[in-house]
Amino acid sequence: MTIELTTPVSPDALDPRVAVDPARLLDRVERFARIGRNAHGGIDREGFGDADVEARAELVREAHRAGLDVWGDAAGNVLIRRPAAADRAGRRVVLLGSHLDTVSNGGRLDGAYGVMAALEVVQAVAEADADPSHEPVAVAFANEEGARFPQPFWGSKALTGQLDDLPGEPEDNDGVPLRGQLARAGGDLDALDSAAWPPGSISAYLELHVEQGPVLEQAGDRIGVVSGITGRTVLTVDVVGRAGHAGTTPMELRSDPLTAASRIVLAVEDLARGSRLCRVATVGRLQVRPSTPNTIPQGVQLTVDLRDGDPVRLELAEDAVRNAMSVIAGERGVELTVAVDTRSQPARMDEALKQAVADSATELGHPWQVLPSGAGHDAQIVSGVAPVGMIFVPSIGGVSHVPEEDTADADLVAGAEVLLRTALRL
Ligand code: HGY
Ligand code: MN
Ligand code: MN
Repeated sequence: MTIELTTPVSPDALDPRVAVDPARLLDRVERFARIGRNAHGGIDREGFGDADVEARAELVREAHRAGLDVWGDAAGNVLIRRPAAADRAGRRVVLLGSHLDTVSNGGRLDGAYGVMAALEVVQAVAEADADPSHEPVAVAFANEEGARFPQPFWGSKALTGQLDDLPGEPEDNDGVPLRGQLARAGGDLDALDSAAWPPGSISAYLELHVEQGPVLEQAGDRIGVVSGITGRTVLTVDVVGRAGHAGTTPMELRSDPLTAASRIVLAVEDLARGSRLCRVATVGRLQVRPSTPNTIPQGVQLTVDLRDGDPVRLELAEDAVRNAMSVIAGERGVELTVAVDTRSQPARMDEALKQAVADSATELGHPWQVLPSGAGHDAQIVSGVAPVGMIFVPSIGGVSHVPEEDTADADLVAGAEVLLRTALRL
């Protein structure tokens, strides 16, 4: 399936001097996979945690070893570019990137692969001393997942000047303040505005990412030309009841937050599975306090993750879940507080960039297809300020956010070659 050709092919697009180094790319992917790896083979590199800070430091060292310029911003993003030659000053920038942080017990490719490929593109262009129309700059966005500090897309929102009204002192789920952790990652909570790039300074953004689903693998396609990214709403819900003795408190006198939360969990599932108000709905975290076998819980905190490609459906689904929760709270005699962790709008990919990705894949002989993303990505945040394009490679078994997340080496290399060629043809 083709889209009308709109992207002019620059001479550099076919310049054989500029090439991905497959061994270097795969070695970096493997080395970074060891940072934060747990005993089960999963990666615990939650944003602004110790392993994430270490990965960020290693990326800085890697960029220095590659002879590139590297710097951090107040939000904890890491940026890499060729040493700025005077004759390139003011040249348009194509930003290439993804994120280094992971979910808890996550996979080795989600995010990190795209960062390593972006670094590879900058280094390949530098080594060839190529002269593309757009200067490639690589970025590792901070805290895309929001796995520990519940402000997902933190780094891309800061870099694009879209940080929502943040709590004065953001904290993680255990009440640890972000301020100190951000400082350890080279950031500064009081200077976040300085991380924002001037409007118009990003001519295009490209993100290479594993698909995290089964579509490409089942179709036998090697490259995904992403058409759009899902919208997403994440709520944190606190349910407070009355703690008590499990043995002496009569059932009819209880205000049990855990049984109320259990009704909420099933109501969330019903949103997508039953009434189909949104595409998917998930409760991924549920914490009981004080969590002792012979005490009726005092409180429960849970998260609600709603997704849909249509912002109106997403809004209706959020209204429906809020209504369902307040009915359950009333029936069960518990108190509710609902906080919005994030509301990210669905994003369309830029048509010309889709074409450029498709043409690059075709020229390299890789079968491709156009598909939407059910996962959220920094690209959807950057789409608020610049044209964006995304490239997928197949996920083995279609799994992600688990230790088994994997992609064939040949596909990892193919994705990076498509990223390079696409960046050069702008
Ligand atoms: O949750 C997501 O869709 C992404 O992995 N942040
Ligand atoms: Mn992810
Ligand atoms: Mn990701």
